[in-house]
Amino acid sequence: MTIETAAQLRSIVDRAIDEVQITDMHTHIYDAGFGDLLLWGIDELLVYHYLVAETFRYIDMPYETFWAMSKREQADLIWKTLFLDNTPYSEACRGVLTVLHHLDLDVSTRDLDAYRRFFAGMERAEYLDLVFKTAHVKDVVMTNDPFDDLERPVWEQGGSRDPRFKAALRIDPLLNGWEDNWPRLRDFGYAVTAELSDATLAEVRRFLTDWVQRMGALYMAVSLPPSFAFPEASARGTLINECILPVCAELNIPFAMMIGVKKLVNPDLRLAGDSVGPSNVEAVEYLCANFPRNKFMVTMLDRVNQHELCIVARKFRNLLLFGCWWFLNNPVFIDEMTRMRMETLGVSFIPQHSDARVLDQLIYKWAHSREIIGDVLYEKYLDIANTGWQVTEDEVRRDVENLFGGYFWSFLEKKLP
Ligand code: FIX
Ligand code: ZN
Repeated sequence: MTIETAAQLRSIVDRAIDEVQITDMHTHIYDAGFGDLLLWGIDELLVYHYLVAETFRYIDMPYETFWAMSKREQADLIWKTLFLDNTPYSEACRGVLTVLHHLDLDVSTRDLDAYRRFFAGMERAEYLDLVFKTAHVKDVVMTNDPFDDLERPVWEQGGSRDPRFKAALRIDPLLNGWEDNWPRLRDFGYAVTAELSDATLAEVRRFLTDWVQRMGALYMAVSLPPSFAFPEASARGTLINECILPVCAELNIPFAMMIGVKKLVNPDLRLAGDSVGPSNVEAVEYLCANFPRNKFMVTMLDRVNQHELCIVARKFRNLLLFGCWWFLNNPVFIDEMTRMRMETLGVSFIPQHSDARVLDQLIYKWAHSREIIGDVLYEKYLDIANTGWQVTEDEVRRDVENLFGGYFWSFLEKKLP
Protein backbone atom coordinates (compact mmCIF):
# COMPACT_ATOMS: atom_id res chain seq x y z
CA MET A 1 0.00 0.00 0.00
CA THR A 2 1.44 3.41 -0.95
CA ILE A 3 1.32 6.15 1.63
CA GLU A 4 -0.50 9.33 0.58
CA THR A 5 -0.09 11.78 3.50
CA ALA A 6 2.45 12.69 6.18
CA ALA A 7 -0.11 11.74 8.84
CA GLN A 8 -0.49 8.29 7.27
CA LEU A 9 3.31 7.96 7.13
CA ARG A 10 3.64 8.92 10.78
CA SER A 11 1.08 6.38 11.93
CA ILE A 12 2.67 3.62 9.80
CA VAL A 13 6.13 4.33 11.21
CA ASP A 14 4.76 4.48 14.75
CA ARG A 15 2.90 1.18 14.29
CA ALA A 16 5.98 -0.54 12.80
CA ILE A 17 8.19 0.76 15.65
CA ASP A 18 5.62 -0.30 18.21
CA GLU A 19 5.11 -3.78 16.78
CA VAL A 20 8.69 -4.77 15.92
CA GLN A 21 10.09 -7.53 18.14
CA ILE A 22 13.60 -6.46 19.07
CA THR A 23 16.89 -8.33 19.22
CA ASP A 24 18.94 -6.61 21.93
CA MET A 25 22.49 -7.46 20.88
CA HIS A 26 24.37 -6.33 24.01
CA THR A 27 23.15 -6.66 27.59
CA HIS A 28 24.44 -7.70 31.01
CA ILE A 29 21.36 -9.66 32.00
CA TYR A 30 21.17 -13.41 32.48
CA ASP A 31 18.47 -16.03 32.11
CA ALA A 32 16.99 -17.60 35.23
CA GLY A 33 19.40 -20.54 34.94
CA PHE A 34 22.18 -18.22 36.17
CA GLY A 35 20.42 -17.73 39.52
CA ASP A 36 21.29 -14.56 41.39
CA LEU A 37 23.25 -13.22 38.42
CA LEU A 38 19.81 -12.24 37.06
CA LEU A 39 19.04 -8.89 38.70
CA TRP A 40 15.46 -7.55 38.71
CA GLY A 41 13.00 -5.43 40.74
CA ILE A 42 12.81 -1.90 42.07
CA ASP A 43 15.74 -2.05 44.51
CA GLU A 44 18.09 -3.39 41.82
CA LEU A 45 16.81 -0.65 39.50
CA LEU A 46 17.61 2.00 42.10
CA VAL A 47 21.11 0.77 42.95
CA TYR A 48 22.12 0.71 39.24
CA HIS A 49 25.62 2.14 39.00
CA TYR A 50 24.43 5.08 36.92
CA LEU A 51 22.24 6.19 39.87
CA VAL A 52 24.94 5.50 42.46
CA ALA A 53 27.26 7.93 40.65
CA GLU A 54 24.50 10.55 40.40
CA THR A 55 23.61 10.19 44.12
CA PHE A 56 27.16 10.88 45.25
CA ARG A 57 26.96 14.24 43.53
CA TYR A 58 24.50 15.32 46.26
CA ILE A 59 25.69 13.57 49.42
CA ASP A 60 28.81 13.90 51.60
CA MET A 61 28.57 10.38 52.99
CA PRO A 62 31.88 8.48 52.97
CA TYR A 63 31.90 5.98 50.12
CA GLU A 64 32.56 3.06 52.49
CA THR A 65 29.51 3.99 54.59
CA PHE A 66 27.36 3.64 51.49
CA TRP A 67 28.95 0.35 50.46
CA ALA A 68 28.39 -1.02 53.96
CA MET A 69 24.64 -0.41 53.63
CA SER A 70 22.23 -3.14 52.57
CA LYS A 71 20.92 -2.95 48.99
CA ARG A 72 17.54 -1.82 50.41
CA GLU A 73 19.16 0.93 52.48
CA GLN A 74 21.15 2.07 49.42
CA ALA A 75 17.93 2.11 47.38
CA ASP A 76 16.15 4.15 50.07
CA LEU A 77 18.97 6.71 50.04
CA ILE A 78 19.04 6.90 46.24
CA TRP A 79 15.25 7.24 46.06
CA LYS A 80 15.24 10.06 48.64
CA THR A 81 18.23 11.87 47.12
CA LEU A 82 17.45 11.66 43.40
CA PHE A 83 13.67 11.26 43.32
CA LEU A 84 12.34 13.17 46.37
CA ASP A 85 14.95 15.77 47.33
CA ASN A 86 15.66 16.50 43.64
CA THR A 87 13.67 16.08 40.42
CA PRO A 88 14.32 12.78 38.60
CA TYR A 89 14.69 14.03 35.04
CA SER A 90 18.18 12.58 34.37
CA GLU A 91 17.99 9.72 31.84
CA ALA A 92 18.76 7.02 34.40
CA CYS A 93 16.19 8.43 36.86
CA ARG A 94 13.56 8.86 34.15
CA GLY A 95 14.22 5.24 33.23
CA VAL A 96 13.06 4.03 36.63
CA LEU A 97 9.86 6.05 36.28
CA THR A 98 9.29 4.69 32.76
CA VAL A 99 9.58 1.11 34.04
CA LEU A 100 7.07 1.76 36.84
CA HIS A 101 4.72 3.52 34.43
CA HIS A 102 4.86 0.72 31.82
CA LEU A 103 4.10 -1.78 34.60
CA ASP A 104 0.94 0.23 35.34
CA LEU A 105 2.17 1.33 38.75
CA ASP A 106 1.07 4.79 39.92
CA VAL A 107 4.19 6.94 39.64
CA SER A 108 2.32 9.95 41.06
CA THR A 109 2.14 8.34 44.53
CA ARG A 110 5.94 8.21 44.81
CA ASP A 111 5.27 5.31 47.19
CA LEU A 112 8.44 3.18 47.08
CA ASP A 113 7.05 0.63 49.51
CA ALA A 114 3.97 0.13 47.32
CA TYR A 115 6.28 -0.51 44.36
CA ARG A 116 8.25 -2.97 46.47
CA ARG A 117 5.04 -4.84 47.32
CA PHE A 118 4.28 -5.21 43.58
CA PHE A 119 7.68 -6.78 42.90
CA ALA A 120 7.51 -8.93 46.05
CA GLY A 121 4.34 -10.47 44.67
CA MET A 122 5.96 -11.29 41.32
CA GLU A 123 7.39 -14.72 40.54
CA ARG A 124 10.72 -14.49 38.63
CA ALA A 125 9.82 -16.56 35.54
CA GLU A 126 6.44 -14.79 35.21
CA TYR A 127 8.12 -11.40 35.55
CA LEU A 128 10.77 -12.31 32.97
CA ASP A 129 8.00 -13.01 30.45
CA LEU A 130 6.22 -9.77 31.41
CA VAL A 131 9.36 -7.67 30.89
CA PHE A 132 10.14 -9.16 27.48
CA LYS A 133 6.51 -8.59 26.41
CA THR A 134 6.38 -5.03 27.77
CA ALA A 135 9.76 -4.12 26.25
CA HIS A 136 8.88 -5.66 22.83
CA VAL A 137 12.09 -7.70 23.05
CA LYS A 138 12.22 -11.19 21.53
CA ASP A 139 15.82 -12.10 22.37
CA VAL A 140 18.88 -10.63 24.03
CA VAL A 141 22.61 -11.28 23.87
CA MET A 142 24.25 -11.66 27.26
CA THR A 143 27.82 -10.74 28.24
CA ASN A 144 29.42 -14.01 29.24
CA ASP A 145 32.77 -14.16 31.00
CA PRO A 146 34.43 -17.56 31.58
CA PHE A 147 36.74 -15.84 34.06
CA ASP A 148 33.73 -15.01 36.27
CA ASP A 149 33.70 -17.53 39.13
CA LEU A 150 29.91 -17.30 39.55
CA GLU A 151 29.13 -17.71 35.86
CA ARG A 152 31.70 -20.30 34.72
CA PRO A 153 30.22 -23.22 36.74
CA VAL A 154 26.79 -22.64 35.16
CA TRP A 155 28.30 -23.15 31.70
CA GLU A 156 30.30 -26.16 32.89
CA GLN A 157 26.99 -27.69 34.05
CA GLY A 158 25.17 -27.04 30.77
CA GLY A 159 24.79 -23.27 30.57
CA SER A 160 21.92 -21.10 29.42
CA ARG A 161 18.65 -22.90 28.67
CA ASP A 162 16.27 -20.09 27.82
CA PRO A 163 16.35 -19.69 24.01
CA ARG A 164 15.65 -15.97 24.37
CA PHE A 165 19.10 -15.51 25.92
CA LYS A 166 22.00 -15.78 23.46
CA ALA A 167 25.64 -15.70 24.49
CA ALA A 168 28.63 -13.51 23.66
CA LEU A 169 32.13 -14.50 24.79
CA ARG A 170 33.62 -11.59 26.74
CA ILE A 171 37.42 -11.63 26.89
CA ASP A 172 38.51 -8.49 28.75
CA PRO A 173 40.58 -10.42 31.37
CA LEU A 174 42.44 -12.19 28.55
CA LEU A 175 43.16 -9.14 26.40
CA ASN A 176 43.46 -6.39 29.01
CA GLY A 177 45.01 -8.42 31.81
CA TRP A 178 47.15 -11.17 30.26
CA GLU A 179 49.97 -10.72 32.79
CA ASP A 180 47.53 -11.24 35.70
CA ASN A 181 45.21 -13.83 34.17
CA TRP A 182 47.33 -16.29 32.17
CA PRO A 183 47.70 -18.49 35.34
CA ARG A 184 43.91 -18.84 35.42
CA LEU A 185 43.97 -20.31 31.93
CA ARG A 186 46.33 -22.96 33.31
CA ASP A 187 43.79 -23.61 36.09
CA PHE A 188 41.15 -24.07 33.40
CA GLY A 189 43.35 -26.77 31.75
CA TYR A 190 45.17 -24.81 29.06
CA ALA A 191 48.97 -25.26 29.00
CA VAL A 192 49.93 -21.60 28.69
CA THR A 193 52.92 -19.64 29.99
CA ALA A 194 53.40 -15.91 30.55
CA GLU A 195 55.46 -15.84 27.39
CA LEU A 196 53.30 -15.80 24.24
CA SER A 197 55.09 -18.70 22.58
CA ASP A 198 53.58 -20.57 19.64
CA ALA A 199 52.47 -23.29 22.04
CA THR A 200 50.77 -20.76 24.35
CA LEU A 201 49.08 -19.01 21.44
CA ALA A 202 47.76 -22.37 20.22
CA GLU A 203 46.35 -23.06 23.68
CA VAL A 204 44.68 -19.63 23.79
CA ARG A 205 43.08 -20.40 20.43
CA ARG A 206 41.85 -23.71 21.88
CA PHE A 207 40.43 -21.88 24.92
CA LEU A 208 38.58 -19.41 22.69
CA THR A 209 37.22 -22.15 20.41
CA ASP A 210 36.14 -24.31 23.36
CA TRP A 211 34.21 -21.44 24.98
CA VAL A 212 32.60 -20.12 21.80
CA GLN A 213 31.34 -23.63 21.14
CA ARG A 214 30.33 -24.30 24.77
CA MET A 215 28.31 -21.04 24.89
CA GLY A 216 27.16 -20.99 21.29
CA ALA A 217 28.57 -17.48 21.39
CA LEU A 218 27.33 -15.22 18.60
CA TYR A 219 30.42 -13.04 18.81
CA MET A 220 33.52 -12.32 20.91
CA ALA A 221 33.63 -8.97 22.71
CA VAL A 222 36.05 -6.78 24.61
CA SER A 223 35.99 -3.27 26.04
CA LEU A 224 39.11 -1.26 25.27
CA PRO A 225 40.73 1.92 26.63
CA PRO A 226 41.04 5.20 24.69
CA SER A 227 44.72 4.32 24.19
CA PHE A 228 43.87 1.16 22.23
CA ALA A 229 46.02 0.92 19.14
CA PHE A 230 46.51 -1.77 16.54
CA PRO A 231 48.95 -3.06 15.48
CA GLU A 232 50.53 -2.83 18.89
CA ALA A 233 53.67 -4.48 20.33
CA SER A 234 51.88 -5.74 23.42
CA ALA A 235 50.32 -8.90 24.79
CA ARG A 236 46.95 -7.55 23.67
CA GLY A 237 48.18 -6.80 20.17
CA THR A 238 49.71 -10.27 19.84
CA LEU A 239 46.64 -12.06 21.25
CA ILE A 240 44.30 -10.18 18.90
CA ASN A 241 46.52 -10.88 15.89
CA GLU A 242 47.42 -14.50 16.61
CA CYS A 243 44.35 -15.75 18.49
CA ILE A 244 41.17 -13.63 18.38
CA LEU A 245 41.18 -12.86 14.66
CA PRO A 246 42.08 -16.36 13.39
CA VAL A 247 39.49 -18.04 15.64
CA CYS A 248 36.76 -15.50 14.76
CA ALA A 249 37.53 -15.94 11.04
CA GLU A 250 37.51 -19.73 11.33
CA LEU A 251 34.21 -19.76 13.24
CA ASN A 252 32.82 -16.88 11.14
CA ILE A 253 31.84 -14.82 14.16
CA PRO A 254 32.39 -11.07 14.62
CA PHE A 255 34.92 -9.53 16.97
CA ALA A 256 33.13 -6.77 18.88
CA MET A 257 35.26 -3.90 20.16
CA MET A 258 33.81 -1.41 22.62
CA ILE A 259 36.38 1.38 22.66
CA GLY A 260 36.92 4.38 24.89
CA VAL A 261 36.37 3.34 28.48
CA LYS A 262 38.73 4.69 31.16
CA LYS A 263 38.41 2.10 33.91
CA LEU A 264 37.97 3.21 37.51
CA VAL A 265 38.94 6.88 37.36
CA ASN A 266 37.18 6.96 40.73
CA PRO A 267 37.69 3.51 42.31
CA ASP A 268 35.55 4.50 45.33
CA LEU A 269 32.51 4.35 43.02
CA ARG A 270 33.34 0.75 42.08
CA LEU A 271 31.28 -0.27 38.98
CA ALA A 272 30.19 3.38 38.69
CA GLY A 273 33.80 4.57 38.65
CA ASP A 274 34.56 4.28 34.92
CA SER A 275 34.86 7.24 32.58
CA VAL A 276 35.33 8.02 28.88
CA GLY A 277 38.07 9.30 26.59
CA PRO A 278 38.58 10.09 22.89
CA SER A 279 40.00 7.07 21.09
CA ASN A 280 41.88 6.10 17.96
CA VAL A 281 39.54 5.22 15.08
CA GLU A 282 42.57 4.39 12.93
CA ALA A 283 42.96 1.13 14.86
CA VAL A 284 39.48 0.12 13.63
CA GLU A 285 40.32 1.24 10.09
CA TYR A 286 43.56 -0.79 10.12
CA LEU A 287 41.82 -3.93 11.37
CA CYS A 288 39.00 -3.70 8.79
CA ALA A 289 41.45 -3.03 5.95
CA ASN A 290 44.00 -5.70 6.85
CA PHE A 291 41.65 -8.46 7.95
CA PRO A 292 38.95 -8.39 5.23
CA ARG A 293 37.76 -11.92 6.09
CA ASN A 294 37.08 -10.89 9.68
CA LYS A 295 33.83 -9.21 10.74
CA PHE A 296 34.00 -6.41 13.27
CA MET A 297 31.26 -4.85 15.38
CA VAL A 298 32.31 -1.58 16.96
CA THR A 299 30.85 0.97 19.31
CA MET A 300 32.85 3.89 20.68
CA LEU A 301 32.18 5.66 23.92
CA ASP A 302 33.22 9.22 23.12
CA ARG A 303 30.95 11.51 21.08
CA VAL A 304 33.97 12.99 19.31
CA ASN A 305 34.73 9.66 17.58
CA GLN A 306 31.31 9.08 16.07
CA HIS A 307 31.59 10.83 12.71
CA GLU A 308 35.00 9.39 11.78
CA LEU A 309 33.77 5.93 12.81
CA CYS A 310 30.71 6.37 10.60
CA ILE A 311 32.91 7.14 7.61
CA VAL A 312 35.14 4.14 8.29
CA ALA A 313 31.97 2.00 8.27
CA ARG A 314 31.16 3.39 4.80
CA LYS A 315 34.55 2.15 3.59
CA PHE A 316 34.44 -1.38 5.00
CA ARG A 317 31.58 -3.84 4.62
CA ASN A 318 33.14 -6.00 7.35
CA LEU A 319 32.43 -3.29 9.93
CA LEU A 320 29.05 -2.99 11.69
CA LEU A 321 28.45 -0.08 14.06
CA PHE A 322 26.20 -0.63 17.02
CA GLY A 323 24.45 1.28 19.76
CA CYS A 324 24.69 4.58 21.59
CA TRP A 325 26.85 3.11 24.31
CA TRP A 326 26.65 3.97 28.05
CA PHE A 327 27.35 7.73 28.41
CA LEU A 328 25.93 8.19 24.89
CA ASN A 329 22.64 6.51 25.80
CA ASN A 330 20.97 9.87 26.35
CA PRO A 331 18.30 11.33 24.04
CA VAL A 332 20.57 14.18 22.91
CA PHE A 333 23.18 11.71 21.58
CA ILE A 334 20.83 8.96 20.38
CA ASP A 335 19.12 11.54 18.16
CA GLU A 336 22.39 12.97 16.82
CA MET A 337 24.06 9.58 16.27
CA THR A 338 20.99 8.02 14.64
CA ARG A 339 20.69 10.95 12.21
CA MET A 340 24.43 10.78 11.44
CA ARG A 341 24.27 7.04 10.81
CA MET A 342 21.03 7.04 8.78
CA GLU A 343 22.34 9.88 6.60
CA THR A 344 25.71 8.12 6.13
CA LEU A 345 24.92 4.39 6.27
CA GLY A 346 21.23 4.07 5.41
CA VAL A 347 19.86 1.05 7.28
CA SER A 348 23.23 -0.81 7.53
CA PHE A 349 23.90 -0.30 11.23
CA ILE A 350 22.45 -1.24 14.63
CA PRO A 351 20.99 1.95 16.14
CA GLN A 352 20.78 0.72 19.70
CA HIS A 353 21.47 -1.91 22.31
CA SER A 354 20.22 -1.62 25.89
CA ASP A 355 23.31 -2.57 27.93
CA ALA A 356 20.71 -3.53 30.55
CA ARG A 357 22.19 -4.83 33.80
CA VAL A 358 18.83 -5.16 35.50
CA LEU A 359 16.12 -7.10 33.64
CA ASP A 360 13.50 -4.34 34.07
CA GLN A 361 15.77 -1.84 32.27
CA LEU A 362 14.84 -3.50 28.96
CA ILE A 363 11.50 -1.70 29.34
CA TYR A 364 12.84 1.84 29.66
CA LYS A 365 15.94 1.61 27.50
CA TRP A 366 13.86 0.40 24.57
CA ALA A 367 10.83 2.65 25.21
CA HIS A 368 13.09 5.71 25.16
CA SER A 369 15.18 4.64 22.15
CA ARG A 370 12.30 3.38 20.01
CA GLU A 371 10.67 6.80 20.29
CA ILE A 372 13.78 8.70 19.17
CA ILE A 373 14.72 6.25 16.39
CA GLY A 374 11.11 6.34 15.15
CA ASP A 375 11.11 10.15 15.05
CA VAL A 376 14.33 10.25 13.02
CA LEU A 377 13.19 7.49 10.68
CA TYR A 378 9.88 9.30 10.02
CA GLU A 379 11.79 12.47 9.08
CA LYS A 380 14.03 10.52 6.69
CA TYR A 381 11.01 8.99 4.96
CA LEU A 382 9.34 12.41 4.78
CA ASP A 383 12.47 13.94 3.21
CA ILE A 384 12.34 11.47 0.31
CA ALA A 385 8.54 11.55 0.08
CA ASN A 386 8.88 15.26 -0.64
CA THR A 387 10.84 14.34 -3.80
CA GLY A 388 7.95 12.13 -4.94
CA TRP A 389 9.50 8.85 -3.75
CA GLN A 390 6.62 6.79 -2.40
CA VAL A 391 7.76 4.45 0.37
CA THR A 392 5.30 1.61 1.03
CA GLU A 393 4.12 0.26 4.38
CA ASP A 394 5.90 -3.04 3.66
CA GLU A 395 9.15 -1.16 3.07
CA VAL A 396 8.76 0.74 6.37
CA ARG A 397 8.24 -2.58 8.20
CA ARG A 398 11.21 -4.13 6.37
CA ASP A 399 13.51 -1.26 7.38
CA VAL A 400 12.33 -1.25 10.99
CA GLU A 401 12.81 -5.03 11.25
CA ASN A 402 16.35 -4.60 9.91
CA LEU A 403 17.21 -1.74 12.27
CA PHE A 404 15.94 -3.57 15.36
CA GLY A 405 17.71 -6.86 14.79
CA GLY A 406 17.48 -8.06 11.20
CA TYR A 407 20.73 -6.44 10.09
CA PHE A 408 22.52 -7.85 13.13
CA TRP A 409 21.41 -11.39 12.30
CA SER A 410 22.28 -11.04 8.61
CA PHE A 411 25.72 -9.68 9.57
CA LEU A 412 26.30 -12.81 11.65
CA GLU A 413 25.42 -14.90 8.58
CA LYS A 414 27.66 -12.87 6.25
CA LYS A 415 30.60 -14.90 4.88
CA LEU A 416 33.29 -12.64 3.46
CA PRO A 417 35.54 -13.90 0.63
O1 FIX B 1 31.97 -2.90 29.04
C1 FIX B 1 30.73 -2.89 28.97
O2 FIX B 1 30.06 -3.83 28.48
C2 FIX B 1 29.99 -1.69 29.56
O3 FIX B 1 28.73 -1.57 28.93
C3 FIX B 1 29.80 -1.87 31.05
O4 FIX B 1 31.06 -2.13 31.62
C4 FIX B 1 29.18 -0.64 31.71
O5 FIX B 1 29.31 -0.74 33.12
C5 FIX B 1 27.72 -0.52 31.41
O6 FIX B 1 26.94 -1.34 31.85
C6 FIX B 1 27.30 0.57 30.61
O7 FIX B 1 26.10 0.73 30.31
ZN1 ZN C 1 27.98 -3.35 28.32
